[in-house]
Amino acid sequence: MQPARVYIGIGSNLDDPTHQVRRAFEALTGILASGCVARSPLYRTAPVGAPPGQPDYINAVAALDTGLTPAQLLMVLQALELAQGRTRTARWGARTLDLDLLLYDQLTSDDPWLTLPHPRLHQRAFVLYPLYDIAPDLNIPGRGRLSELLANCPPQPITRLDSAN
Ligand code: A4P
Ligand code: MG
Repeated sequence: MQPARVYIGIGSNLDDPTHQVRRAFEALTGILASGCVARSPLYRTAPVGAPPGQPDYINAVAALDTGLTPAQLLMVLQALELAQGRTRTARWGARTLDLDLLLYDQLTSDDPWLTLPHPRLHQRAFVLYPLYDIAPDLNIPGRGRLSELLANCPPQPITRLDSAN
């Protein structure tokens, strides 16, 4: 079977977020039956839709080719979040690591446990910019071309960090 091309959104705003994101890249590289094919630059981003008073986030996106099913991959991502100290308190609360499955090939799913594409990716500069860095020609099923989503995205404070991954 052909591997699937998947995109994973990485976010952290606790406990040295830059380190957390770099550690996540390494952990993603080690996922069974998968290979990391691209890492975006890191971005510093203002919290979106989050309870007030949260620190800024560091965000990035990784591309993987994987033989895992979507459900297997989501379970692995949740295990990696836990391994990096993620606790779930408030929805959209501050976190050491959030790993979102943004896209799994061109698959669509409206299951609340695993919605594909990720239901909010098209509105979020902190996802669209790093995704565009590594996959500018991408089509988001049901949403349109990534370049157009980026052009129409509401302005959100976001700064690309120059340092290497
Ligand atoms: N779930 C459904 N579909 C997916 C998917 N495609 N990928 C379910 C991952 N999970 C998916 O997620 C809640 C539930 O979503 C899970 O049980 C899973 O089965 P969670 O990670 O436990 O909680 P969460 O992240 O607080 O909620 P949610 O709704 O995923 O939030 P988001 O959309 O991830 O937003 N601002 C900035 N600047 N940067 C950020 O990274 N992140 C958030 C979180 C808010 N504001 C942010 C950022
Ligand atoms: Mg999440």
